[in-house]
Amino acid sequence: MGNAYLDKVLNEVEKKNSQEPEFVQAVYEVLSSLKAVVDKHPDYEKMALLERLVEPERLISFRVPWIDDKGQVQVNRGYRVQFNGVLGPYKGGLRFHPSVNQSIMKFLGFEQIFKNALTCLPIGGGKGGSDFDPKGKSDDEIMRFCQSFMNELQRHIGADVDVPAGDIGVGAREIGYLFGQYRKIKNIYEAGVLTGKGLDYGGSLARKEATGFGLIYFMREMLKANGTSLQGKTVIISGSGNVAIYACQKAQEYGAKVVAMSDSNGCVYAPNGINLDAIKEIKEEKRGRIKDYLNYDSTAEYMETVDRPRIWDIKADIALPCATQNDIDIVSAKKLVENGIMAIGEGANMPTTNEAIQYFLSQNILLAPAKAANAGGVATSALEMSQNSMRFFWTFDEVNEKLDRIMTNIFNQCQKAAQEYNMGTNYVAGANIAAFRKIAKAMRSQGVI
Ligand code: NDP
Ligand code: 2IT
Repeated sequence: MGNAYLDKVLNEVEKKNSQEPEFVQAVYEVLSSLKAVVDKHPDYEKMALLERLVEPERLISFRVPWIDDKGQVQVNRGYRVQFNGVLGPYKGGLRFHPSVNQSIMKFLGFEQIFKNALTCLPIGGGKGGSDFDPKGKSDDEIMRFCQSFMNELQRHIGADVDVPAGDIGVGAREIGYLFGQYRKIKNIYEAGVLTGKGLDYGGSLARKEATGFGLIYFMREMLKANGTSLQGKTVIISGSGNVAIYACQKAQEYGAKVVAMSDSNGCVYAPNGINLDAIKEIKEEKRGRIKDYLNYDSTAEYMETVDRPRIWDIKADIALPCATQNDIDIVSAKKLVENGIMAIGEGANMPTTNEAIQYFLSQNILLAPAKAANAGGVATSALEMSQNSMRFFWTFDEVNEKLDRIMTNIFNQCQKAAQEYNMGTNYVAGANIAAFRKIAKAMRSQGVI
């Protein structure tokens, strides 16, 4: 990486975590953009600042036994990674997906430290989840699983300790069951212990919309800084979950035409523009598959995912990966560039492989990095915590305005850091540098812990 200390730390990370490819990938992505900063601070090595940054403060793994509808006992593995609490209580979502393992938890927790720093709100980085697969489970099974998960998690969280929220497979329904069990065990109404709560018991208006809306606010600022806008642009969005749906809504409001969305089985191409009400009905109400969209739009086509997602073969101006990690590999990146893509907005966490990121940057494609561009969700979670502390609530417009200001500020931080280090429109490096400097400063202030 051109800096001996960075090389040494990365070598150690690779050696110690050889079974954790996603985590190593996330660390590499950050460290590879810090050369200019680390060059200026030879004292970091003596403080082992980077070695401490890449080691979670605490990593908890636990058994989650639950009884399915047939009376059979099932066992899953639960996790909570409390990665870095230097800026505030650990904060980050819970993911329920069969692919969840320690590597995925650690990459998400590591990214969360930087994302949360960029919000400028007092939140540290954490993440958790389980390899539980919510697909096809009854409501009762989901409830029993969430209760069992909380039976253990409750020992490790608290409004000033660690505040989980949703992520893939965890939405308002799951947060409700988790909150109920926490309240029962602790015998306390501690609203700020979880965010993403329902609006009827302490949730924040605009939290549901926040990640997707925030992504588009960031995109708006990035395009504006480069002399253009969303108006009239063609957009493709992978995923059709919480982030994808509200990114689609805000993009449409700004005059863009969204022509494709997807799920893990395949994508729909809707040349006349996606009918978002249909997507919401399929995904939010019926918990169905994206293929069902064909019943709502006779002009739409369906393309199944075979070896790689076909959505990236569709011609568009802007691509918004809002599904999962490593969604855009080098093959998809080349296809997107060949088809004239101008900007990528990462709604998901680490949706682009490092090779694909480098390729986009080399082709002067504007890239809104996940840590910055999808921070609207956690930022609004922090606003939910504020409202819970005040025992008060803000209106939708009040929260949305704060979100917009936070996202604009995040873009400005990325731009400023990129300019300061002569990196032009490399907002990937800008985000990493701006976040790292804040965390490093706080770690130095708090001593060797
Ligand atoms: P949801 O569970 O609401 O939706 C996930 C979507 O992604 C679904 O369409 C799902 O398809 C698809 N997906 C999930 N896993 C895979 C996979 N392995 N391959 C292909 N498609 C997949 O989750 P969210 O919308 O909340 O999260 C989406 C992304 O955004 C994640 O990366 C998450 O970490 C990130 N994020 C979420 C935030 C939030 O506030 N919710 C905040 C910041 C980032 P299917 O139904 O077929 O599984
Ligand atoms: O990846 C993320 O930032 C989230 N899933 C949201 C976390 C939160 O605490 O709201």
